[in-house]
Amino acid sequence: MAEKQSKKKLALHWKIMIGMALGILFGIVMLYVSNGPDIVKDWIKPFGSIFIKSLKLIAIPLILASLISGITNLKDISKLSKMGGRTIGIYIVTTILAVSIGLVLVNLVKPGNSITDKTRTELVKNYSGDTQKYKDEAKRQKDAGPLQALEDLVPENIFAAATSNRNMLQIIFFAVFFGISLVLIPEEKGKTVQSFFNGVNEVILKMVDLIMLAAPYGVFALLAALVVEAPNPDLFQALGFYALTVVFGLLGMIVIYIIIMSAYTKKSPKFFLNGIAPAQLLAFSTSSSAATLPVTMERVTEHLGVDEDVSSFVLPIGATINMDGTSLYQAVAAVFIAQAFGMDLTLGTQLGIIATATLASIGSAAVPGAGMVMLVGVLGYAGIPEAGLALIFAVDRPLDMCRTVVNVTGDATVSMIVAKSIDKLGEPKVKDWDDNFVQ
Ligand code: DAS
Repeated sequence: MAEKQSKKKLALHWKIMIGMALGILFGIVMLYVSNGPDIVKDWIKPFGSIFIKSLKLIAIPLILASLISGITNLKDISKLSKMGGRTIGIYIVTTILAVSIGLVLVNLVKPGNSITDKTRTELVKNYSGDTQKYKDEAKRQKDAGPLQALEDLVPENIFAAATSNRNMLQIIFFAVFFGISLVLIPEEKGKTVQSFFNGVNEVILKMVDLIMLAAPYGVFALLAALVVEAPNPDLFQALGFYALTVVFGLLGMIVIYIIIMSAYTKKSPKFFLNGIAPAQLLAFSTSSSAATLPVTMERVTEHLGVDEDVSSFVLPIGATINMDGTSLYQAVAAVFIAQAFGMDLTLGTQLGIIATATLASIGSAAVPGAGMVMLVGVLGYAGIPEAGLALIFAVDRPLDMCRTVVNVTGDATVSMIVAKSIDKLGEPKVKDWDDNFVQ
């Protein structure tokens, strides 16, 4: 049998990186072509939207199928409650850690002091119209009772809940409830339903693979559109320190994740980053944990050795309630705005920001810009002028891309820790170095 010539194929994340680089280059070139921005908006951007929509299309079916099949495969409900408590507990700890790091950094760097009156006046004038929707959200949050988030957890109609990714927690609630009930009925009655959901899960994961073939082209379109639609460059100068503070804090979180993961699971940083890189790059390009979730699940299960019973439970919950990047960003943004308006926040108020930003990030939906909307609650709590949102509006998208990477990386880290703690962290099904040189 002739030795099959093994063709060297570029790994997925390198292809996505090339797609991103070419997208940025193409966007810059089109800025200098007459009518170039309109050509990108009309003929390139739609392919980026199609790509994101196709991933979000399968997010809800994937969560339903993988959670239900994950729980039924667990069989032993006591493991579920142990895993659930452990998962939520670690999520809350990492979020509080992220907010605290954000607060320390923004008080050390004091980026808000670099804002000139001229820049502030111009930004608030340009964007004041957009703060209206944040005002509405702030009012809704203020009117909401202390247990509103708990009440919102239970959907009154699962089909209505399935119409939007914003209702991810409601889908999770239904899937967990359904899965537990399926385990509690006699085996012979439930096995058909169980094999159905196992089958649907396999199909959806295959759909993820197929959609990911389009990833390099999708991110090319997304980033080309982002470049031509960016606000004029001199705005970034005024906000540079703020953005660097957020990015530096986010990088710190990634380092902390790797240290904790490596110390506890004994897996190497290279192994972890190689495994999670495509999901991180997709999170960066789409700014959406929901859109990235299918890929995060596939990478954590196939390439990081986390048992599917764990990943199908920990990741969908993490995608909605564990947004460490978002919570760090909200703490920095709130204090930055206060600084820019010359407001001195007391230590008490800043400690209150820790609680508010933690809750705001739990409530943030896993979609682009959600962190900015929920920032309203943090500003409202601390009495910081909402017009300040206009100060940071210009750079929200690039920061959303970065914080979504941290959100996804945090979820993957916790899934490995939870898996290790219940002895469900094995060898990966696919070794990444083979991935680079797939036959
Ligand atoms: N874009 C959100 C996410 O998908 C995070 C955010 O908006 O802060 O994780």
